[in-house]
Amino acid sequence: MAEFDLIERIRARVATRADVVLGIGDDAALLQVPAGMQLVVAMDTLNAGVHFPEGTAPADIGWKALAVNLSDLAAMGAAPAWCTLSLSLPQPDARWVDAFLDGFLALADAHRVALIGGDTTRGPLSICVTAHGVVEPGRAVRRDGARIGDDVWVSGTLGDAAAGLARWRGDAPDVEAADAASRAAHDTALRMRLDRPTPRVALGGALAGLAHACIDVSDGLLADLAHIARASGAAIEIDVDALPASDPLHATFARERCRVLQATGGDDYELCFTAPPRHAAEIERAAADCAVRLTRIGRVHAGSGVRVRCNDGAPWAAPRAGYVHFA
Ligand code: TPS
Repeated sequence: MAEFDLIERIRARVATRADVVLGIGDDAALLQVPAGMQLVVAMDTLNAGVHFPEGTAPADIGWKALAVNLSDLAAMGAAPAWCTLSLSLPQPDARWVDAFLDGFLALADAHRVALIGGDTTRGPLSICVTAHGVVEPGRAVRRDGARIGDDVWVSGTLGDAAAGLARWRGDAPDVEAADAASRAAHDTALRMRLDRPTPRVALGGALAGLAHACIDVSDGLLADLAHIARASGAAIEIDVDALPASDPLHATFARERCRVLQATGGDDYELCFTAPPRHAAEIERAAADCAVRLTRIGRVHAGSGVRVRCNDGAPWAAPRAGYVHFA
């Protein structure tokens, strides 16, 4: 299959939107940005063996490639609208591309995001997506807005994706399962969090106007909190025992391993944000409307850096802050 057949295969399946004046097929796309809105742009690459295990199902790769980008837009409080896709494939495999699109377009359609263009080339399996969204001027939630006295919140649960990756790598579970079927169910649930992260799009939009600073947790909670602390010129203190955990995580690894996975594992694609305590009730209402769990995990203080304590007040020493490329 040649490049143009591949592009036609993609074009035939994409949904459009009224604000796409010209989509896939010309030298560039033409978009009508809603009057008075700011354009928000994010880009993320996924490489085989680096961002997902070799052998990951193509539909899962498609979902994740878009999900990590929608997560970046959500962290800015933006509403997603359009995306582009650059696909590098070792072989022009139509079955692989169809399955990839099953995952990619399922998420795109769920958020009414139009695929408006891209590129296909031969090379090692690599997927680069750019996502575009819009936000009202002045309402984007940046990393540099945290203020002293803010609560620190996180959505969902942490550590599941990293635990799924650890199990795939062959790490033995610490906790005994009732039987083989429950072990398999826990492993599947953790692996789903690695392969099919849920971008918190609705929550991100609801936080614009309520949160002072926000980031999505991709590298690991402590590494990503350090970005907020540095950009905001403040210190952040969190309680490692307050971090939200799923049942499958607790059913797999013992307490200390769970703490490390939750605080440093990464690939969570949850939103971590700071907000003044007076907004707490409204934030909890917004989370309930989006059916997303929220947990208060710490506070912003004067100073610099990220401090971690256990619930008895003792300091907790993290072995690392998070994932580092080229480490
Ligand atoms: C096979 N991992 C890779 S990149 C990254 C994390 C946590 C941070 C986000 O990436 N090995 C395999 N699959 C994985 N998912 C990981 C390691 C973990 P970026 O900073 O590029 O957005």
